[in-house]
Amino acid sequence: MTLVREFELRAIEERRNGLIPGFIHPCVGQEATAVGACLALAPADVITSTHRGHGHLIGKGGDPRYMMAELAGRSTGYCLGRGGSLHIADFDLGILGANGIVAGGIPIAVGAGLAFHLRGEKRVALAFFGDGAVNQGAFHEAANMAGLWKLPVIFMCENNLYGEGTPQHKQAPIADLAARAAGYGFPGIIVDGNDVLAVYEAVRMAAERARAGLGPTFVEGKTYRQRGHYEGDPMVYRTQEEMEYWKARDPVVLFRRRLLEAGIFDEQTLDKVHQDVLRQLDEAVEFAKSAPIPKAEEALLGVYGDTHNGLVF
Ligand SMILES: Cc1ncc(C[n+]2csc(CCOP(=O)(O)OP(=O)(O)O)c2C)c(N)n1
Repeated sequence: MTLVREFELRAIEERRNGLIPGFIHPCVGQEATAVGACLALAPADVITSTHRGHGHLIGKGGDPRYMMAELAGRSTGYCLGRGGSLHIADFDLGILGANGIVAGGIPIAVGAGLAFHLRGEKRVALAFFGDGAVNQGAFHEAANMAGLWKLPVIFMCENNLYGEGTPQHKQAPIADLAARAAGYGFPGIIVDGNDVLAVYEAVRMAAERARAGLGPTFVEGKTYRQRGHYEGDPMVYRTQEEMEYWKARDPVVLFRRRLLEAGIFDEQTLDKVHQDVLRQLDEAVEFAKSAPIPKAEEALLGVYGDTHNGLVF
């Protein structure tokens, strides 16, 4: 979680410094859903991600160097600098792609789940998506098919209370989005999305169910994005009190406290982990800076049939 948090803060800083062009959508405040869910999966399982995907990618083992280079549009990035923050994929790690289309990753995960089911493989596909995505047609079609055929899919909803600037109560007539799973014949579980262990346990159980051939589970993690929808969003749509309430429930701080209270790690060890993360990010920024910008004449290279990092373009 520390790597996710610090990656986001560093990316924000490097965007201000001019290294990163375009938009980034940080997941600060949502680290527990990303990391808890990914840790409950096996390496052979796959995920699909969203426009707010940096945490999902790091959780599934993404290399911060290739990620930072991709954000910076450099040719050593995960997608040769062509995808940017919104479209990172690494098939070797089971990351089928972040996605700029709201709900776009959900049918892709169901397609992967269908493939696992047909091949008799005990693998699981997990789709990350936000509360806004649950109102898209793509979610409903995919959920219906997964429920009908009992596919090994986990619908991992990060309910951060907003779709851009629209609060959740103005997007949907129900507060608990997990209730929608019942309409498609599978369970919906609600967890504290700021508690990494609660998310881990819910997804672990969902993965076990999927591997046993019992079909999908919808896991709704109640969480909050502490920053704007995108970096630079003036955030006029919410109150200081609300932001402070959630800041006091910061998942990274809560987990650190829990580890200390349980005597699992001491302050010194956790500080060392933090320092190591900062060093990794210095390296990632240097890696990005030292890489060339892709040449214009290479724009069409790899569009048809070539591969990079196991990815077919
Ligand atoms: C199909 C589609 N409609 C609209 C948009 C514009 N858009 C980008 S992010 C977003 C809000 C998504 O909210 P949510 O699914 O809750 O995810 P969050 O940003 O909260 O992580 C919207 C409407 C889009 N990218 N794709």
